[in-house]
Amino acid sequence: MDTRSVDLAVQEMLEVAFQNKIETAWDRLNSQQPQCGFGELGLCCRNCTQGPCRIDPFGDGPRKGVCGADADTLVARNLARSIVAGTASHSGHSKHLAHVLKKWADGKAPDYPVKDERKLLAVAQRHGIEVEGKEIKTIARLVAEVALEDFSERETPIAFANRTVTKSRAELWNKFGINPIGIDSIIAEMMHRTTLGVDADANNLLLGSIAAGIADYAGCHMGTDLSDILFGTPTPVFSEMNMGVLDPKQVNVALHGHNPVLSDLLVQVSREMREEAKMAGATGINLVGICCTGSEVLMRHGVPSCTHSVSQELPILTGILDAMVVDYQCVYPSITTLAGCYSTKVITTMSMAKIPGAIHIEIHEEDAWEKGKEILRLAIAAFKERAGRSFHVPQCKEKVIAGFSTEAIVAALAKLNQEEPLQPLIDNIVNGNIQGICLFAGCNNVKVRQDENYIIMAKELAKRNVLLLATGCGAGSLGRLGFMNGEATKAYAGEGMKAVLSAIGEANGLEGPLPPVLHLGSCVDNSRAVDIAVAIAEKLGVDTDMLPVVASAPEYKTEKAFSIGTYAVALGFPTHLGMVPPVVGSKQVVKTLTKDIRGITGGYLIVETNPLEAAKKLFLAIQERRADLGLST
Ligand code: NFS
Repeated sequence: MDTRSVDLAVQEMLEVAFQNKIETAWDRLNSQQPQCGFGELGLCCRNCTQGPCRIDPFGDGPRKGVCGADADTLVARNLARSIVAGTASHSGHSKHLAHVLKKWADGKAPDYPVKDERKLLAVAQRHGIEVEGKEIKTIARLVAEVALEDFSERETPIAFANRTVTKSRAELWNKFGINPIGIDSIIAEMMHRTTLGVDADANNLLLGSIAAGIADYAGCHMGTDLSDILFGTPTPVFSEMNMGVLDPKQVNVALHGHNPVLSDLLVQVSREMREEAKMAGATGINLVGICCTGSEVLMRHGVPSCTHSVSQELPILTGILDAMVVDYQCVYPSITTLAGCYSTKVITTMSMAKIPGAIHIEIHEEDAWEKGKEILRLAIAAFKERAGRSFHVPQCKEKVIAGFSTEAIVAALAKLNQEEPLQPLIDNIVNGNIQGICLFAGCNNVKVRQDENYIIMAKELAKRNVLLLATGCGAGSLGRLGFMNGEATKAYAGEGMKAVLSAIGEANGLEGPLPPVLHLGSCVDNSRAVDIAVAIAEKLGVDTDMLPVVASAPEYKTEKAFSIGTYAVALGFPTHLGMVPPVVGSKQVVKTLTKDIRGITGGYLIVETNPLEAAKKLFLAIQERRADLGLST
């Protein structure tokens, strides 16, 4: 058994890497062994130059850093900084989108027109913007301004967080003083609080971190809303996933990173460039996705996803990837080294995210289309360069249905009940056909066998009639391994859920049931899962912490995953982590996050590295909530 990945394409390409002596993330993990035990426990501090300080977890060595900070302070401060970094990343992504929308409204970004006016109006109305008689450009500008105002400090809480949750949730955040008044302001405040000699109280630091998590939620929601406005709200779409989507006869271009500002544009530009590709001897331009931006273009255009997260280096080894075009986040700098062995061009596009060895073509909204053509021309040239060279493409791919925005889910349900679209879902949760909902979010992590936790948990929960939602690389795992088509429902879903998904599939003219795992999009699109939960909660007249809804990040790795997990807890969801976070050095922090926090937000962390046990624990949490709601268990 290959202990590195469940994915057969990844296994095959790792063998190619081995044969060719090419180093991958798995090799680099090995050469990092043994990794620092203090770091793993959260017990080292580099926040001032009297350090680095380390605290002995066994109590024989130092109990305090030079400044006197103890294990609880260190662990809480380190965790806080991770969460804040995640918040900065998601909200940086959404701030970028807000600027694009504003630039279009101001006539400076002609290639970025509003695609979904309906969504624009819906978001405008949510924020109390009067739309009657106003031009689309004016409304777009006003929405962009509301978004941009959410970043700086003011007297009212963040609009994109507070106006998208239940009223009681927003009140609860106010009551406990964890409702931030600006996305950038809480990021700055937490950086301030975690520097030497400011906040030393672990629980106070954790409450501040929850506030940063709520700001992250706002950033994610804004990211989803503005992407839908600019590029269209996804609707169900058929496509494929895994490395078998690469085609030797076409110019293969991987879109990697996060923001659809780049990837969506390239999808549009590629249509115009098809003839040029043909003149170079290719049958066409084959765009494929990697990581979250791959999910963005899969959701909106059906662009197949190639691979995700830890296996992002491997498509280069096929020898037929002509270009990898990246923006920011989760892009391993190693890709240029690997690309150096092949004809692949790595192209960076953002001034804030350069990689040594890459070709840098900076995309600005003002002349994005022309720059997009320049990028694709490089890919076409690389295609010519590889003519006659050997290649190796694993013949693995799975059929997927993606595109499940909240709007698309509601529309699918409306086919069963036009007036009250949520009612069929609620009825089936009440009668137990669907026991609850689990959101799978987060990455792959090279420390666990790729995809294994997702697969084991998804099988176990689907069997127990838990409806599964997925985003980001979690959605990638489940898609690549065949959990996102109607066949998977027949294979894995319990009887109750099978009946419900079949009824929805039929009513919508699909030739089978809906998949047991609904692909909601990229990581910012975790906000779509929150929207679904909030809609159900409002319909039932309860808050989100009463719902049989849980979240799981079975193989997370990034700081962004910490911030998402934090807002899941802030919204009241039992939230599973399949990797032990670096907090075990503080009993107090562990207790607060897994138990005490429940008394405040209703949510809490479940840390369980065994996926089967994790699924059982999540199911138990669902059962507990069903019992509290008076539903059958
Ligand atoms: Ni999410 Fe997306 Fe993937 Fe993890 Fe990275 S791509 S924002 S952080 S690795 S799921």
